[in-house]
Amino acid sequence: MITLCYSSRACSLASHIALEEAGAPYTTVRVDFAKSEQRQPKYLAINPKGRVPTLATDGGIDRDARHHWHSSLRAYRTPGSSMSSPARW
Ligand SMILES: N[C@@H](CCC(=O)N[C@@H](CS)C(=O)NCC(=O)O)C(=O)O
Repeated sequence: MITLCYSSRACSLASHIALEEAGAPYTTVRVDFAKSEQRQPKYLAINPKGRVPTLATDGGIDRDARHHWHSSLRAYRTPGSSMSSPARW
């Protein structure tokens, strides 16, 4: 399963769109900047820079929005491919 950590009105929207375009199964976790949730230890444990987007997959954590686009596009264009592991993207 893929989990996208995002914040509203942030560049994580690009990763969100990429997942939608890819038709990937995913869930979301909102990181509320107004509450500085991106700087809380729980979030810093998965993204030490305290930034969104973060994509958590079975294959690991991916913190690069450009990579999210590239991976999603490849998965979208390759029938039968899986987005569950960044290593296979
Ligand atoms: N290099 C990162 C940049 C991500 C980034 O800068 N995200 C901003 C929101 S657009 C952020 O999380 N800012 C948190 C903060 O300012 O505390 C990527 O491309 O994924």
